[in-house]
Order: sequence, then C-alpha cells, then structure tokens
Amino acid sequence: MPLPKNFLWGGATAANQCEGAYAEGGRGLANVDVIPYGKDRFAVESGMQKMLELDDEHFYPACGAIDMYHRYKEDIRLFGEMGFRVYRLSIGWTRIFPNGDEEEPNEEGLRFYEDLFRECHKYGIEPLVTITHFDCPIHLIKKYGGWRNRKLVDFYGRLVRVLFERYKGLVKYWLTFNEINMLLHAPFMGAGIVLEEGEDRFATLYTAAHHELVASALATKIAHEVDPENKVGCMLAAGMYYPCTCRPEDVRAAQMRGQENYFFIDVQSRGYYPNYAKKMFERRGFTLPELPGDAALLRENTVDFISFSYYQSRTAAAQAEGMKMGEGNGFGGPKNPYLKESEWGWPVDPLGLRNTMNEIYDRYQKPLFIVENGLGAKDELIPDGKGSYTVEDDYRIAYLRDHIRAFKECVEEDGVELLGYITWGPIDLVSAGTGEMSKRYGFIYVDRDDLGRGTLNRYRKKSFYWYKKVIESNGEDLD
Ligand code: BGP
Repeated sequence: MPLPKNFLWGGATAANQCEGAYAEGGRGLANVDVIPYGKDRFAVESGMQKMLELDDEHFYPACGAIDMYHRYKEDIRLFGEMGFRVYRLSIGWTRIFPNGDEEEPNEEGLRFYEDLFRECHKYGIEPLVTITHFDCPIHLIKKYGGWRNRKLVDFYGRLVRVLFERYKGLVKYWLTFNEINMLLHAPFMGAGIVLEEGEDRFATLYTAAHHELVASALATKIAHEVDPENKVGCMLAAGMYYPCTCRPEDVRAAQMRGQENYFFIDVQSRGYYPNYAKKMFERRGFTLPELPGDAALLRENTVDFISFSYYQSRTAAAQAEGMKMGEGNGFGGPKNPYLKESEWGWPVDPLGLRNTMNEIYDRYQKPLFIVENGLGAKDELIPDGKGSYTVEDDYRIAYLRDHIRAFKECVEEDGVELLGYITWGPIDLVSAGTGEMSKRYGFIYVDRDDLGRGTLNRYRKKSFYWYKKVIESNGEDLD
C-alpha cells in the first residue's frame, strides 16, 4: 500500500537558526541570541553559565544566521521548486512580543510572518508552525526567571491567542514546544532557566515542565476554540532506548530512560500525570505546583497528533561505568557497537526509526508526524559545470533514503498512521547543539562559515534534485 496522496513532505527550520536580523523589525533579545559559538556554548545552553547579554568576546551565530529574514522569498521559492507540501518553521517570540510581557503585540513582527505564510501558500505549501523552538524573551528570564515562574503561562497564552487569531485560515498545523523533553537536558535553551548555585535542579526543572505542560494544554484549548480546523501537536526529541544487553537490569534501565523521555508526551497526549512520575515526585519530596483547574485543563485539552524528531536510537545500561560513551542529539549514552556514526558521532539507525514509531504509536494510538530527521555532515562546494556550484552529497541521500524506507515499511507493514515526513534544515542553517554552520543538513547550500563569513549565496546540492523526485513520486522513487 503506497503512502496516502495527501502525505506531507517537506523541511523544517527554527527562527533563531535561520532568520538572523535579531535587532530588526522591533524584535527583542531572546535566550537563543546570547548562546555563543565556541567553548562556552554548552555551559550556557544547559543553564550552568549565566549569559544574558551579548558581549564583544564571543561570536553569536543566531544574530545573523543565514539571513532568512531578508531572503525568505528566495528560500521558499526553492522549497516550492522541490515540491514541498509543508514547511515547518517557528515564530520568534520576541518578534511578536519583544519583551514578552507587553499587552499589545508588535505589528511589524506579525506582518513578517503573515507575508511569509502567504508566500508559502503561493507554492501550495502548508505552513506548520512551532510556537516556541528553544526561544524565550530575555526580559522574561531577567524579570521572572523564565519558565520556573507560573506567569510565563499567561504570557505564552497571550502570544498564542494573538497567533491563532491573526493567522486563522493561513495556518492549521501547530506545535506548542519544540522537543519539550529537551528542557531536562538543556534548561536554558528549553525553558530560559539559569540554575542558581545550590538550587534544587530537580524541583526547578519539573516546576518549569509543569508550567510548559499547562501552557501547552492552554494553547491547544485556545487553538480549537479559535478555529476547530486547527490541529495541535506535541513535539518529542525521540529515539527508542535499547538495553545494552538482555540482562533484566539493563532492560529496566532502558525502560526508565524511556519513561523519563515520554513523561511530557504522556501528559500532553493522555491528559494526566503518569503514576511512575507521581511516585518519582514523592520519592524526591517534590510537590507539583498545581493550581486548581490545571488537572481539568490538561485532561480536556490533549493533542491531536504526536510529532517528533528522530536522529538516532539510544542505549541504556544499569551500570555504564567503564563503557565507551557516545554522542547524540542531547542524549548521549553507551556506544552501540552495531551502528555506524556520523561525522559528529551520532549513531545512524534507520531501523531504529521504525522501532521508535511503533513504540510511540503503541503508547498513544494517535497519528504521528516526523518533523525532523537528517544528517549533519561537512559539505564541499564544487563547480557544477554550468557556471554555478553544487555539492555531491551522496552520503546525505543515502541517510535519508534509508530512513524513508524505514518509515514506509512502518506505515505499509505495521499500519502506523503517519501524517508526513519533514527533514531537518532543508537549507543549511546554524546548528543548535554546536553553533556551527559547517554541520550542514540542507538540500540547499548556504555560503557562510562558522564565524559568519561568506556571501550567503544559496546553491542547490545533488540531494535537492533527489528529494524533488522523491516528493514527485510520493516516496516511490528513492534511487
Ligand atoms: C534538534 C533541534 C533542532 C536541530 C536539530 C539538529 O534537537 O530541534 O533545532 O538543530 O536537533 O541538531 P544540531 O543542530 O545540534 O545538529
């Protein structure tokens, strides 16, 4: 059975990784702007090092990024040329509310996205909007402490109401928080949280988690009220945990890591806190900062579909000491000896995508949506023989082909419902993890290096023509 005719093929970006123009159009400063390139990046991202302003000693890649703010027409035209049916992008919160706590939105920011959505529709591209993709106004961090403060729920509620009302009829697919589980791994990026010395990390992170979960349910409620056509999804940084051996202790370790991962989605999809989480809170002496009405809000406003990013499977062991540890999308674990790795050390596991999809679908029984997948690799720009340049990125094609085969089998043979497939970074952009430009995911090459030098010109890679063919044939022609 082939994929459904209306299957949504496309690509995904995040505002801070592509727009640049950080101080234009009335935009305010956000956490993502002040995460520097280089050795301090990880400490800032993970909330261990406080950096709430730009300084002269660091380079901040998000401030200029690939300048999509000024070039979105050219970029969307290229997406149209590939035949995209969906383009996933995120809203820069501080373009709409520069400080985050204003009463009135910034019209210039609203107009920017309205124009962008209209541009998508010109090419028959459906926009899918991530409301926050690692993005929180600096003012809300300085004044309120980020998502550890309940007030953020109200400010977020104000933001989403403005978006749903303004873009009614232009956008119908929404994601509330990108990779919501990343909050536990990169609290500054995920929730605008800088951990204070001596602060109870567990309590702070799960307090912020509760606030984001309530905000997500509130957004789902408002979205459905404003337009019953709206479809709202949660978004998980996915990847099934494999036990390192069949020792029951390792299987248990994998199960527990899985629960930590699914915790957010359990609440967003089922509408209540799972017992394993309540027990964990009890053991840690943590009381959920619930207000009257929260439980009902969560219960009555569950998501319509489950979206997720997938780059790799993960491993877990009861005793990881002495084992070789590997890299991964924020979730390193013992190395999996059965898998090859990318240049950045991320395991490559196409079958893991099918395993993961089955696990998620079994758990929630709701339609799935792959909204990120791809290979970060170094590319070499070479003359194309026609007066321009290109990249012979067969390695990227091979990665994507294997993953597409895997999800097709999952749909066709396992019967999993899948709304679409969206690759990460269809145009090269700033890496969230490392801040590099040289970690490229795109079908379109952007001439810019790790320190922001380059013409910003765009070039079609070999994978550009390949993906166009894949979409045209609705996934039948993968050669
Ligand atoms: C996900 C993020 C993206 C993206 C991607 C690739 O976690 O949602 O923003 O960047 O990973 O990661 P990286 O950019 O670190 O290679």
